[in-house]
Amino acid sequence: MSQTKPRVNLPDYPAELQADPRDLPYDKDQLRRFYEAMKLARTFEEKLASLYRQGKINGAVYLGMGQEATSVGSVSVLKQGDFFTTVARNLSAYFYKGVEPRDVMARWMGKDIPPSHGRELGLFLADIKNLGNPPYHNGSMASWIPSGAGYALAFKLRKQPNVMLAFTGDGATSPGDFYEGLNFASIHKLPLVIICEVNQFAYSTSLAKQMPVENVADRAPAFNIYAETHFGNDLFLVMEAARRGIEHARGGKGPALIEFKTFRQRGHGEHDDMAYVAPELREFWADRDPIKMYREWLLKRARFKPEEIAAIEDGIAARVDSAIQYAEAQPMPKPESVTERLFAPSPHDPKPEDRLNRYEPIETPSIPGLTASHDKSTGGHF
Ligand SMILES: Cc1ncc(C[n+]2csc(CCOP(=O)(O)OP(=O)(O)O)c2C)c(N)n1
Ligand SMILES: [Mg+2]
Repeated sequence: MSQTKPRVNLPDYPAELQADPRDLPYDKDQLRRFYEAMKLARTFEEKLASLYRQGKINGAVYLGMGQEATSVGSVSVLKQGDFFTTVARNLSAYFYKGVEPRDVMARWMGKDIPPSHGRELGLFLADIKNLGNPPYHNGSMASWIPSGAGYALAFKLRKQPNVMLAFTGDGATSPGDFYEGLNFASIHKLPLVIICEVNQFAYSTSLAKQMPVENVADRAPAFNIYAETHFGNDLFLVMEAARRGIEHARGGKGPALIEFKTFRQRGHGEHDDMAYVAPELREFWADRDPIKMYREWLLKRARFKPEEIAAIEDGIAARVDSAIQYAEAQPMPKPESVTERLFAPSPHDPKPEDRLNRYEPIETPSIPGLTASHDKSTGGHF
């Protein structure tokens, strides 16, 4: 340990999980499922980082390492029909919900597979047809708050008992969209749950340089909404807090803002060496790595045997290797298809032949209105 005085103020978060397994409603299979999702994402992202360095990924790579407990804990308490969406750092949440690593890897490699056919990175993973994940935002920071409010409004108008869970970053709480979206959601008491992952940086900008308040939740009174702040690397703390926020929103009481303090263990993207992050901060959060803490808890408190954990980890490594093999074997999109799939078909397209639906039909859309333009009889449009 360095003897030098830390240059950063370090909060007083414990380096171990507090929960007593006897108080939890989870059996061993369920505890294993949490571990598998978090560890699968970590292993996948380590490999993805190395593929990026080998030049096998076109474009930038953004990872969620260090934020696995906030992701898995939050979505694990969602119910059937609820939606969640990511900005970039919630791969473990998708794996928890059953997304296949091989499909994500093929998307990262830009391969010609549905639904994006090489038009998008493996970041957003929108796929209503197969995954029930809605397309959500345009990448402009905080645009997902008003669009999340829109989905929540749709739930309310349809009298569906569901919530929209929107992951967001700390930096994305500063642009104006954050305020407009939450203001609207609060006025209309919409079932919108914001899970804010305060990972200490927005690109290279530290919290103090972009927020005049200490906590994101300190902003909640401006919208008169429910808010909580917690340590985000303790899986069970995350679940409890997320559950309270979700049930608040589901109960018709309006939006909830649940803030989790966590750490982005990598740079903003893999092109960023995070040289601006103080070594003390890295060490502090390395001791509080969510997967490391949960693994120790499984061994010490939940009576998992070391060989059980080793078998899970071996299975995960094999799954990621086969995901890479699968992705590498898929074709790239054909050059002549470059102008296809850029715009949704519209009944207002000038030429009748352009009005044809060349997309896979969505038989049972979660939100039928999203596909209204495919229904020529009504003439609906986006
Ligand atoms: C309006 C707008 N400005 C700038 C950007 C570029 N940008 C993308 S992500 C990001 C930082 C996001 O930080 P944060 O919300 O904390 O999320 P994190 O990356 O830490 O998960 C910035 C500045 C953008 N996408 N949109
Ligand atoms: Mg951030």
